[in-house]
Amino acid sequence: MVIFQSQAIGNLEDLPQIYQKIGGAESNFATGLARLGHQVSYMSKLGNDPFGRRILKSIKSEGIDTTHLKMTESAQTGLLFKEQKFSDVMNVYYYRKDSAASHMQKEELPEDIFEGLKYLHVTGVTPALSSSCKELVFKAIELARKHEVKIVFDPNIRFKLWEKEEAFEVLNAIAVRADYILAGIEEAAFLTNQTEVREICQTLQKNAQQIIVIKRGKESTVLYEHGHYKEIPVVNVANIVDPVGAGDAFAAGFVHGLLLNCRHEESVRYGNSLGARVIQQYGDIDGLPTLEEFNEGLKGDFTSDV
Ligand code: KDG
Repeated sequence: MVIFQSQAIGNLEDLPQIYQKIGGAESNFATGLARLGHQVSYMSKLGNDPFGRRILKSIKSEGIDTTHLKMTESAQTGLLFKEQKFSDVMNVYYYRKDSAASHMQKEELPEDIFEGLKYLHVTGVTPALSSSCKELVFKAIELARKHEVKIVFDPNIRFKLWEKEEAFEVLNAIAVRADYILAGIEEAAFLTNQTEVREICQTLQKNAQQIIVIKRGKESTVLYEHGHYKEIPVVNVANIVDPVGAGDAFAAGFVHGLLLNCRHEESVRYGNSLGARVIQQYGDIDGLPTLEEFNEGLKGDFTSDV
């Protein structure tokens, strides 16, 4: 999506300057991982309009494979406006009904892309866009399992996009099939109907092999694996300028760790570190570091607890 946002606090209708940025949970994730030097392929559909062309340019410039990023003449690119109404209140306005991405179909998903693939990243945004997108997500999951590709799932719940009942049912159906679930604490509470974090982990985990990660904002991140519960400290950020995109950055950092065959605890630290970087700049992807910046930053992030 293209995201329009101001760097000032106030009512969107009164702000004189609005900047154009690139966003969207999955493309944020892809960008984060590509900047860390990994090979990433991104599937979506864009309108052949100025916004779609801008996104395509950005994705290409990050070195992300665009073979499965299609342009269409028959629908427009989805847009989002962010309004920082008060320092602690962020409103989001979508202009994405019937967007190009919502027209994606399972028939457009070629099976051969799963050959040699290590991880499939899915978020709860895509199935919320349309029934054809929902079918596409389940098809991708089915093919990933067939080809032994690990599935990383971030529920990314957007109640503006669908009804609670449907979100609950569909997201739990994806969670059951995932190898890694990276959820925010409120999302995980919603999906499990639990309130206490250990119970949330136990309920969310549907088989003993699943790895559960619960992100809790400024509080430590929880890793639940093989019946063990562990809290991993987050990086303290004194000046958060834009929290949107932190979860996608976390997922990219976490998968970076997986791709380096790190222990899951270390992968969570990478996720925490990347999440902390991105919230220090305006925009979903602006603060995503290069590999060099990331490695340099890691040294400072955890000096107090190593
Ligand atoms: O995770 C960040 C996203 O929320 C933002 O980029 C927009 O993907 C988005 C969405 O659908 O809300």
